Formats: sequence, structure tokens, C-alpha cells
Amino acid sequence: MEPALRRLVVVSNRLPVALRREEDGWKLKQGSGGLVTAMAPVLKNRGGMWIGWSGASDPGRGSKATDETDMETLFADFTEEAGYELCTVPLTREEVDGYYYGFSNEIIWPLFHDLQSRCRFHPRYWRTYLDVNFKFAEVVARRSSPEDYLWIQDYHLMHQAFFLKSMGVRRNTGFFLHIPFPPPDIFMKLPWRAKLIQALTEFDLVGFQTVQDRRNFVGSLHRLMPEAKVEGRGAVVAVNMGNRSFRAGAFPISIDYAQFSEMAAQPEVARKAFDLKEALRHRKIILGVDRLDYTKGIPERIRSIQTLLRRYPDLKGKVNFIQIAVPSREEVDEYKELRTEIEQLVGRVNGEFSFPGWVPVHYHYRSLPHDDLVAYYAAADVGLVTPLRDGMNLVAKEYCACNNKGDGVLILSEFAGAAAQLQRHAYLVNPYDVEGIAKALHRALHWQLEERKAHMSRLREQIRRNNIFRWVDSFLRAGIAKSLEDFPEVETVHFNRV
Ligand code: GDG
Repeated sequence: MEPALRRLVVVSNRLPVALRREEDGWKLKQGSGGLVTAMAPVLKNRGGMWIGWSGASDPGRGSKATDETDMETLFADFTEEAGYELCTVPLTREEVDGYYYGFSNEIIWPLFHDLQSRCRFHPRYWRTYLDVNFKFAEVVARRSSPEDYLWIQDYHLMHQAFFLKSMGVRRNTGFFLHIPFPPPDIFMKLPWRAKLIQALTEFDLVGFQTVQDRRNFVGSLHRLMPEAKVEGRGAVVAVNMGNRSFRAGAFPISIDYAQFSEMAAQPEVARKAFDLKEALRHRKIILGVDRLDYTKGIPERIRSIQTLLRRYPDLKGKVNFIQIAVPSREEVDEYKELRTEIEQLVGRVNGEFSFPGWVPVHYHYRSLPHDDLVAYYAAADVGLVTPLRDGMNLVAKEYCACNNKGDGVLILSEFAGAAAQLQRHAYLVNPYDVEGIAKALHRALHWQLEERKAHMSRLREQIRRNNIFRWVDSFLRAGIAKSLEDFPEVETVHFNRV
């Protein structure tokens, strides 16, 4: 029989905090990004442990003893405040280069986003990826117990179940892929495709963002392991491998809807949104928010603004496009080049159209404090979310959650996972079709209020119902046939708020 209370152990590449060495020792900084946004409130409410790399790649520089005492104190403070434990996996510079920058970001990231021409299939990257996965598995084996439920996150750690099993360590494991799973014709380009897909079959549950991702996975599985037999047809299917079986399912990730909506309603945030509108003289605001990444379609989006202003000159002086680009993977040449390309494009568009008192494109290359970001969402008339490919895209959902007035329009790429859920009430576009986006923008800016409200209220309702807590619950139910409520409770701030 299952024990009534099981601890949840989350394993991911990065911890939800960043460790930085400063003059006076180590400091903990809250991390950012989709994964942290998604998981932090869950562990906070339910307790447990999060295992991951701290983000520091040279742990041996200072005095080891001081470092360890420093970190222990920092972690103890964190646990007290956050309600769950942290456990770090230290990595060397070489490991970070091969496993993180190399295999994860130069192979899996582009390949799984259908951009195989950007892949660098170096065998060294594969070997380091395996070594680091083994290192993670050793820590996981040591720090967890057979009663725990292990929830492994994302493409950096696809070999966890494989290595745990090869060490003879029995654990109940679930894996969730935050990025898309590519169609078989693309996956088959991976030199280590058979080993990778086999490793995925070693988890007890493999979760994807959409049903299409799961179909793509099953398609590759059929090609590489013909003995696999799929049973069932719902959101979660069983895969029988002859001597063993596992489950594969679609679990669209979401946001803490109530937290975003309530923050947007706070007087100080509403004031910030108003000040922003006033600073822009109450012109219509089109907003883009992304990590600066080549999958997000930022250059195409800026070109669509250029096309919009060329095609519909009456909009000159009446709209502003604000692009917030959060620095990401800044050490990588490709990301540096993308930054330059975006800055040049912004300069070109502003050079072409600006006049005294009006600059069409406002570009911010920095991460904003959470309440500022929410104020931008609340102030925007149009959320322009046009990734070339995206696992889900939380920005699309956050924009809607913050649109408490309910009069905004979401323009969404058909290649974002979010489109599968939001397609009926978002304005879907092909992110490569610059003219199509310009046309969608023009329409959105001229839509009747009633129509905008009808669509936005349905979008908000769908996101409110299918929120982050439902995501966790459905994954855990599929993984251990238990729900979130079976985990020891630390505090019930957000759960069951729907
Ligand atoms: C991966 C997958 C999937 C953005 N700017 C600021 C800021 N953000 C936060 C947003 C949002 C997060 O970053 C971005 O999440 P996305 O989902 O849009 O994209 P990825 O980072 O690529 O995430 C993606 C996700 O994992 C979850 O599974 O949806 O498909 O690629 O939450 O709010 N946060 C702050 N300031 C900013 O300026 N504080």
C-alpha cells in the first residue's frame, strides 16, 4: 500500500535560486524563468526538497570550509522562509560547458524547437551530458528515499531514471518536458536518438506540454523501439514495452492565475500601469515579453511592426510597441548576435518612423521586477506573443490573467503550446508571416469592445480553471495516483483557490 504522505522531490538543472559569490561570501538570489514561476509556489505550499545546480560553476575557489558553512546557513534560512529544502549539485566549468551550454543548449534546445540547422552535434557534449546526469543521479539517490516521489524537470536531465535504475536504486519517477518534443523526422537527426528515447522510457511517467508533443514522442518511439505498444487514448496513455510499462501524458503547464490577477489589481500596480499609459500619452500599447532567445521570434515581430506602420500610416503616432527582452545565455555567441540584430532592427524602425514626441518601439533589455512586469501586462492593449516554436509560453497566460479590465487582445503564435488551449479566443498567427501579423495587429487595434471582452473573458476563464495547481495535481495523480493534498502541508496560501 502507498504511504499516506510522501515527500515531493523536484530535480531540475537549476535550483529556484541563484548562488553568487560576493566580496563578503555567498549570496542567494531568487531565480527567474518559466520553470521557477511554475514550481516555486507548489513546493512552498506542500514542502519537500528541490535538487539542482546552483548556477555557480567554480565552487572550489574560496575556502571550502567557509563556503560550506556559508551555504548551509543560507540554505537553512531559505528553508525556513520557503518551506522546502534545497540541495545543490556542484558542477565544474567543463561540466557546465559540455552538459549545459553544449548538449542542452546547442543540441536539444534547437533540435526540439525544429531548428536543426542550429545544432552542433559534438560527441563530447553527449559524453559530458551523460557524466553530469550520472552525477545528478548519485546525489538524488543519496538524498532521497524509496518513499519519495521524484519529479524530474526538463531536457537537461532525461537520463535520471536510467542511471538510478542502473545503480539499482528503486524510485518512483516522473519526468516533465517543458519544451516541445519534435516530429520523428527531426528527432531522428539526433546521433544518440536510440539511447535518448530508451532513457525516457525508464521513467514511470513521461509528461509533455501538449497531445501533439506526446504523439511526436510516440512516433519516434515506434520507429526506434518497435516493441512499444500504446494502450489507451485519453490525455494519459500506457506504453507497454514487453517486460515493463510506463505512462505518457499531456499536461499543459500554467500559471498562478489568482496571484497575477490580484497583483494587477493592487493600487500601486494599477498606478504604475496608469503612469505608463500616461507617459505614452494613452496611445495603444502592443507588448512583447520574452527571454532573449532565437525561438521567440523577436526579429520577425519587430519587422511586423515595421510592416504595420508602412501599411497603415494612419497608425503613426497612435501606437507604441514595447518589447521587454530578458537577458539569457549571454555568454553564447548566437545570443550576442541575436541581441545585436534586435538592437539594429529597433534602431531601423525607430529611424524610419519617429517624429518629435513619438518613438514607435520601446525596447528594454533587462529583467523587470515582478510588479513592474505585471503593470506592463495590465497596461497593454495587445499581447503580442509570437514564438517560432514554444513548449507552452507562460507570457501569453500571464498577459490574460493581468487583463482585469478584460478588453485586451492576445495575438498568439500557432506554434506555441498555449495555442492548443487558447486557439478559440486568441488571434492565432504564423510567426514567420510578418504581413499576417501586421494584419492581425491592425484588426486587433480596431476590434469592437464587446468582441474583445467576449474573447478575453473566455481566455481568462480557461486559464483561471486550468491553473498551475491543476497542472501539478494532474501530473501527480497520473504519476502516483495520488493528489497534491496527499503531500505534507506547510501552509495553504494558494491551493484550491479556483
Ligand atoms: C520554458 C519553455 C514553457 C519574463 N520577463 C520577465 C519575467 N519573465 C518571466 C515571465 C514568465 C517566464 O519569464 C517566461 O516563461 P515562458 O513560458 O514564456 O518561456 P521560457 O522561459 O522559455 O520557459 C516554455 C516554460 O518553460 C514552462 O514550462 O512555457 O515554453 O520554453 O513566467 O513572467 N519575470 C520577471 N521580469 C521580467 O522582466 N520578473
